[in-house]
Amino acid sequence: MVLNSLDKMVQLQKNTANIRNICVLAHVDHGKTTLADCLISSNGIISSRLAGKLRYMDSREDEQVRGITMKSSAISLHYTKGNEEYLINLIDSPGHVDFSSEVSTAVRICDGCIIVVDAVEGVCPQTQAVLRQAWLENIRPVLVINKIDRLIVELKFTPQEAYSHLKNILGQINALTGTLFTSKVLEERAERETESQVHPNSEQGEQVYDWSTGLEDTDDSHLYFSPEQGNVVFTSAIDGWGFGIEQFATIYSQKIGIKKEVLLKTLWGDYYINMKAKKIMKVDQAKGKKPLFVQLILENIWSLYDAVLKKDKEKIDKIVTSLGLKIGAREARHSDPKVQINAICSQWLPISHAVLAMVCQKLPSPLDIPAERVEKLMCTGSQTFDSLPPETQALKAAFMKCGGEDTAPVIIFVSKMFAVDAKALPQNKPRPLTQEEIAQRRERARQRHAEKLAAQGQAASEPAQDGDDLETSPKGEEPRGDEQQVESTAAKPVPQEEQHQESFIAFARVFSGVARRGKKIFVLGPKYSPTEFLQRVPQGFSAPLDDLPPVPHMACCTLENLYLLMGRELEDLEEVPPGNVLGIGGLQDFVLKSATLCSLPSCPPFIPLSFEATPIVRVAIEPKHPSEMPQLVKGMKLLNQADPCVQILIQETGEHVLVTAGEVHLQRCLDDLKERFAKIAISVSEPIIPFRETITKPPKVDMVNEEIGKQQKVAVIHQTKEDHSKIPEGIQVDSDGLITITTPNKLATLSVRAMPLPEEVTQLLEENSDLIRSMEQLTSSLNEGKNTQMIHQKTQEKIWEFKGKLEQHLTGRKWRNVVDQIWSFGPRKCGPNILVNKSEDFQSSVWTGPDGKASKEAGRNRDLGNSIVSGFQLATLSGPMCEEPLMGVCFVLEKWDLNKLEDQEAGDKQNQEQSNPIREGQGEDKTCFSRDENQELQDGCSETSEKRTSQKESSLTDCYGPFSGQLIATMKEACRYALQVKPQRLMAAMYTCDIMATSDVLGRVYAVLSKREGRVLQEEMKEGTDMFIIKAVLPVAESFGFADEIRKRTSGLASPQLVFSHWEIIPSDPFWVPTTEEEYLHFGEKADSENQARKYMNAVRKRKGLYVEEKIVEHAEKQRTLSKNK
Ligand SMILES: Nc1nc2c(ncn2[C@@H]2O[C@H](COP(=O)(O)OP(=O)(O)OP(=O)(O)O)[C@@H](O)[C@H]2O)c(=O)[nH]1
Ligand SMILES: [Mg+2]
Repeated sequence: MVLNSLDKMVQLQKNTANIRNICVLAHVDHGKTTLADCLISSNGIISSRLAGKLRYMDSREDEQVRGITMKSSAISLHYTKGNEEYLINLIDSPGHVDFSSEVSTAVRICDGCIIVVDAVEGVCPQTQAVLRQAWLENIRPVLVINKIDRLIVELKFTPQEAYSHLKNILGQINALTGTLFTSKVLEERAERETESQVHPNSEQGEQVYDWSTGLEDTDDSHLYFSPEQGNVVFTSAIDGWGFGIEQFATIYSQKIGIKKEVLLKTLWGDYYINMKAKKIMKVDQAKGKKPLFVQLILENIWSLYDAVLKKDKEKIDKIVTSLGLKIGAREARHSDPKVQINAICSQWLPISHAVLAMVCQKLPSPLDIPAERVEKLMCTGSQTFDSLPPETQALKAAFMKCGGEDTAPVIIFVSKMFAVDAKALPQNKPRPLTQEEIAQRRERARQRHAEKLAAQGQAASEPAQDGDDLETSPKGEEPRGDEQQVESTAAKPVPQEEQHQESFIAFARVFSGVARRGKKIFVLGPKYSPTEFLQRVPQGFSAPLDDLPPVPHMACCTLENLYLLMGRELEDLEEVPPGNVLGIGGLQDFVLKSATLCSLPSCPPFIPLSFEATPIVRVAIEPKHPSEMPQLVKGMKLLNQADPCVQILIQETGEHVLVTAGEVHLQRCLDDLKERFAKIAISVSEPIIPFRETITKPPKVDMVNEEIGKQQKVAVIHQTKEDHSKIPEGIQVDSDGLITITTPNKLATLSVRAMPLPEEVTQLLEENSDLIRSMEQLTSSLNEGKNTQMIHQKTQEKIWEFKGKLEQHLTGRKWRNVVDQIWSFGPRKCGPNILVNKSEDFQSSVWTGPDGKASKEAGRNRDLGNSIVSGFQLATLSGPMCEEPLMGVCFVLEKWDLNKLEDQEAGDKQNQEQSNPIREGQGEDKTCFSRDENQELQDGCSETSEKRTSQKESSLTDCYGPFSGQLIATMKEACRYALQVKPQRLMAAMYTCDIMATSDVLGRVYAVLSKREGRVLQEEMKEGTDMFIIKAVLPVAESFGFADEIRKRTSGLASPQLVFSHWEIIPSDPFWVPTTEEEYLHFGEKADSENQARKYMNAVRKRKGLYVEEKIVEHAEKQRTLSKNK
């Protein structure tokens, strides 16, 4: 029975002060969905008996099968507390790391969150992650410590032990909050300091550096979790009970006559009660007094569990009567103790009451949105709130007011798009028929039946055709009785086309104004800038929205359908008042993944969602039947829209590649693609494991771990020679690895050297790739002569800071002045490799930007320079080992010799002057030729023109193609050879992996880890339990099937969480072959069993269709020995 009608919900939506938008966040399997079930059952949407078993919010089949949540979904609940009625928009989120992007989408549209922690497992890696996300998004948390029953039943703790354990968990989570808070305060202070440096007049004073300032004067007590603050409840979602201190304070204040306020302060903490004196005193451990929490609360619960588990009927009855509960006969007699406990406890301490009362009391309504959060949401990129245009700043008031009057601007944020079957939409659902309609239909069916009977009678007597009859009952089908007929026609026939269609609904929240059906609204993309709009469109522009002049990243759409999100169901709404979570239909063509909708163009787009997981697992997908390619392409597009984290790429090879956050995510995406979006059979490649290529310093020890000393020098020299033998003739290599190479037309010579970058520098480059990209954009827009993009003060500061850090790490003779000479980053102009320009002819670096007063000579050099940079970009995009991108390599262009080119040009010029003395000194580039040609043709002197053009072309476009192209190719070659003369290494992507396991399966976990080349970093025992937490790193290449294997080997007692962490050099040399006698002895002749790097490299080469050096037939002559008798 559903207790709340739609009308009730609509009414509740209007009372903004009593709305709570909350999400449930936790580590995987800590009981979020079970808790949500309990809360939903309090609204009668599901039966209380099924709560915890149904997992109503896990509506997908795979979610039910696997037992984990894979998406966030919302449901609206009604809760009455005293005289107040509340609307709670509850969002259940997944805890599995692969789906952490879904958590981001949920957190953005909430004002508060419930952090669930398993009482046995305590604070886990994802608990930290979600707490951080909540913190970053500025939403307030409350804590639910769940699965208390496990402390009683599984760990068999005494109440006193349980109390200490719970105190411990609270300590852990508060320590986490403390760290977040401290870092935030320090960050803010740092920001204030930089500001005061920028505006030195505004604040001058303290000269002494006091790192604790700010921490002391900021009150943080409200941030921490503590039962006496009322922001912690203890629950067992599976058994349907939960309590906060307040409930017991109310009970005992009546029972023992101590004031509720006193109890509220003392029920948690080291206080005990002197029953005789009715006094509460501090616990004195020596006297063996128990804290109130143990004595008054836990012991009661423990004795109830004890009675039920021991089937002590008498005691149970006593407890039930003393609590004044009524237990149904069926439950009382049930043989399963769980059912009895559930029946008793859910009446005594209903979980929904404990949790929802805390939510209503402690979490803010949409009206209390912090100003800080609003400013943060409105400031994309490196903007500050003050730098926004005044019209935009004015919107802050609308956010804070969250008003629903007609003048209020409508601001909606869409945090994700999700797909539902078009049939499930309210407008497509069969509407229940009214009594009259049913009667009418029944009458019609009866008539038809009668007619048919009559016709049959006729047909039997005279076999005549009757067209009419055939029409009413096609193919002579017998009507199967009135009722059935009515049913089959009642369902509104959905057109064939629509039947299998997926419809996209936006998962959104109204931040201000009323969202009305049919309203026209702007859709603002992430790159939209209100400043640009205000510049383009005259003030007071009042034409209809459709007629606006085009502004980039902005579109106009109509709110077509508005829905109330009710878990698996959607309900149609006419309008949605501010502060509510809602679904919006009809945005499919306007919004890809997330967007800001606003009725005013002065609104900025919200800052992008922050995702914790990096998509790393990639597979190539193709249809089983090549003719179905268009369906696949369409399906992948839809999948991309329906998932916040997935990436879809078409590689240069033409492969369609799907990039996902992990194995579980991949499986879900593939299922969706097959069954919902593409609906075709697909074949999926093995996961494409990304590698990086790099170089290292020459090794000091050889493979048998012997120092490379004098006696083995011969071997090393032999090996280097072999390396050099890969280099074709005509390219000079000096002993230090400097490659000197000439362009095919022999006009220019380049000298390039490759050096490994220090690890910290590579990391720095990776971290700052966004900054590098914006530097690059700025340079290119300046190059094009557009000076529109003013560089922001903060960005400039960041650039200098970045440069300073680079200088810090690049010290020593080898790196002298290198930072100033950085010419480009690569690949894609923002990667972790550097091109350094040491040639004296042409100076250009990323820091100075283009030379403003570029002379003609510099201009020409710049064009050639661009070719060199392009060559570097190509070289870094795919390395010589297996065409994977490079990482951590510095290429130094030592010399750049263009003398011959200049000589030839000078010669050409002379020739040209002789043949055409009037025109001289035209530019060199090709566009000039054609311009000349045209003019000549106009002049009618076609003869001379031909001559001249051919001369020109011979100078720069010879049989080797255009000179710029030659330069690109030569530079690329030079980089590749420069790499090949150095010790090359592969880099593998690494996961960090957190595994929680009991001590008895620890050995097996280690076995699996070491088999897969994992490395344990840390092992810790969880206090008070026999659980171990293992932190390890594992190559992504070895991770497929890892989670399953661990689960199988440990019978499900341990399950790992894998998150991409970093790139790591594989120490072995993929090209290594044994050279010394010891090595032959140690590794054998082939030495391929040991060389993991070579295996990886060859696998990638094979996949890419590159040449692999492998012997297919090893010992052909042995074939003969197969038949024994010869
Ligand atoms: N003993 C005990 N088990 C519980 C309790 N709450 C949930 N569980 C069990 O814990 C398991 C996980 O519960 P879920 O509710 O699916 O956990 P979740 O946090 O939603 O998991 P994800 O959505 O995958 O992150 C299920 O087997 C539940 O039956 C509890 O209070 N006590
Ligand atoms: Mg769940």
